[in-house]
Amino acid sequence: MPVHNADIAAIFNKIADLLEIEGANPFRVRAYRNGAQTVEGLGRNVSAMIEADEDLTKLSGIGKELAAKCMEIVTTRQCCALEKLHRQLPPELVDLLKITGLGPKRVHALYHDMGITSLEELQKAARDKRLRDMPGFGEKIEARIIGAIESRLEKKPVIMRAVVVQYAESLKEYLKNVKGVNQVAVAGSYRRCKETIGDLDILVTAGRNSTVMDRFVEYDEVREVVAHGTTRAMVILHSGLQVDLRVVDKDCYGSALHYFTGSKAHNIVIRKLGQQRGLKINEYGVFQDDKKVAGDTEESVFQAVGLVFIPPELRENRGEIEAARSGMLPNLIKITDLKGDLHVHTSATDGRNTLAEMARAAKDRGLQYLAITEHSKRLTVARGLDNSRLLRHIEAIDQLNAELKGITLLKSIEVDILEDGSLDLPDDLLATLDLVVGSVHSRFNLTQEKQTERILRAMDHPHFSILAWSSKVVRS
Ligand code: DGT
Ligand code: CA
Ligand code: CA
Repeated sequence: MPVHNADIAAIFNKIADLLEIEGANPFRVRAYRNGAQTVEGLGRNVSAMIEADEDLTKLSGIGKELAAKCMEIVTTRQCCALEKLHRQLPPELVDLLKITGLGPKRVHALYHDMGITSLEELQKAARDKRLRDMPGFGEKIEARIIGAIESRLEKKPVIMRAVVVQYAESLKEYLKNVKGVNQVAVAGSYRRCKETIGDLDILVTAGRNSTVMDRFVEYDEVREVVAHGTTRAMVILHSGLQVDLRVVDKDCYGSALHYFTGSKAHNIVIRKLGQQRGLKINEYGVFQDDKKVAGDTEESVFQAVGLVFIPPELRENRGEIEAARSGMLPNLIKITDLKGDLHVHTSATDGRNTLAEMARAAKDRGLQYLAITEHSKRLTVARGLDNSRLLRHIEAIDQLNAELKGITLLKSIEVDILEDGSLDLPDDLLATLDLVVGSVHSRFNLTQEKQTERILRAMDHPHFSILAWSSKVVRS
């Protein structure tokens, strides 16, 4: 099984976290973060590139050292540098960094001065009022830490879909190749194409003598086997992702697929609709007086309750059942329906490719328009554009528009929304743009009211077109 890009990125990020806690040179930390970002966003598999003997140092953000580390990870599945750090610092320390208000310096102090190595220990110390007297902490921070740990421990961790895809698709391929296996489907929130995934639910149909259960728990990437029965097994992968596997008979594949695709809320309504018609619906089929009347396909399950097939993406009990009943199901957007992209960066700020490369790539993908939304000057880490650089960028866009056929570059900016809700560039300059995207990159810790006021004020600006939503804002 090849090593996934997400695995390499996770190792680089862990190294960066630990180095940061150790107080290492910030440039070294940044090098690992950049490397992680490059690998994460790469369209191709690093393992495959190494196999094809490609030069990884050609990738931006990957120098000789990181290229060697990629090679090491891909060939040995390990990274000496990370192991060395683990011998110096407990690996769980990186979890502390995820607590709002705890930066590397504070985590360093917690470990070196208090011997705290895990969230549980931190929680205990905070509850025992032992943090408030540490330099740089205080009662307020102690209280904030208690709150942040509670909400973190309560929340079920989720993983971004883009990361889960790599694990899901390889595992699916692996299972497909097991002797006796017929169908393999990844159900659950994954099939519903949710942005974040709690765990994977895999459904398999297989002949009676198939060894699929044993082969599943033997999979290379399994870290822990939680359950291992004849029709159901549960494992945790090295990446921390939990995977449930169920084997069902061919003739109840549709019912099982429908049941395990969910969502739970959708399932409950479908089951109720069945009850109204005197039908019992579960993962084994649709039954009338203990006689099976449907369930070999998902279509047959929907048909049994008088509905047309509802695409998995819509199954959240948010009106899809009523829509299916009245023939009002929407047509889902496909990749080929996309006509343009309204948010890209180029190497002028923190993008990887040049303006011309981005324009050509967009055209090759069949897009008709592309908005160039560089950062504005306030975002210095991204080398945001000031007035004169933006003017020059606009000229470059005009020039490229004159050369290119079949695609239009829109002049835009991802302008910082400042703390008071004003925008980071002068009105007359914003007025010359085709559209203005506004974004919050600072002061994430304002109160909900202040943050809302700030954003509303920005949206009221006459030249404001689109609000860019960063996950950081949502979190706070
Ligand atoms: P996740 O894993 O949190 O991202 O979300 P799901 O939707 O994959 O949820 P999960 O893995 O707990 O369960 C998979 C599916 O199994 C779920 O979408 C619907 C079905 N299911 C689970 N529990 C129940 C239940 O109590 N009742 C019904 N009707 N269906 C359930
Ligand atoms: Ca799931
Ligand atoms: Ca599950």
